[in-house]
Amino acid sequence: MKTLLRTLLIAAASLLLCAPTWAQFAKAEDAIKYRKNALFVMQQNFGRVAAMAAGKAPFDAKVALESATTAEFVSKLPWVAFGEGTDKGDTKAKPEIWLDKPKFNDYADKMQAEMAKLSLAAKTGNLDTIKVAVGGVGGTCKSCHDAFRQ
Ligand code: ASC
Repeated sequence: MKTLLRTLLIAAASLLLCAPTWAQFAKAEDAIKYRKNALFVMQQNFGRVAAMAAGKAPFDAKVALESATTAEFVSKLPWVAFGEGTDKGDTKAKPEIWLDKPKFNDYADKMQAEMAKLSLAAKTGNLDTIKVAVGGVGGTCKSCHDAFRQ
């Protein structure tokens, strides 16, 4: 009985240790949904500021600050959901992400750094400063999409 218990415990522990990183999500599909939704919320907030920077929407410093702050926060969220086993499904993520994780993570880090600069820029309330920072963020979105999005 003691041996059986020990065997079961070891089995449970090794299952936990060997589980894919998306184990923090119930299924791969949930991880895919999670990262897509986070990226969508981020894009909606960034896009609002980008529209102001491009003169496509009237500049509202308060809305720009709120949107940039939200985009910066949400920019931290998607990455945990790109774990092993989440490469297949309803996703435009290219398999290359999982073949070159360091490069992908580097793009993700750069984007988050530019997002932090954007929210600092938004705090100044100066549209020209915001324009420069929007350009910085946009560049990091594009380079990662070119490499890693279908
Ligand atoms: C956006 C969005 C992107 C980036 C990119 C910038 O608003 O959805 O993917 O900006 O177009 O080049």
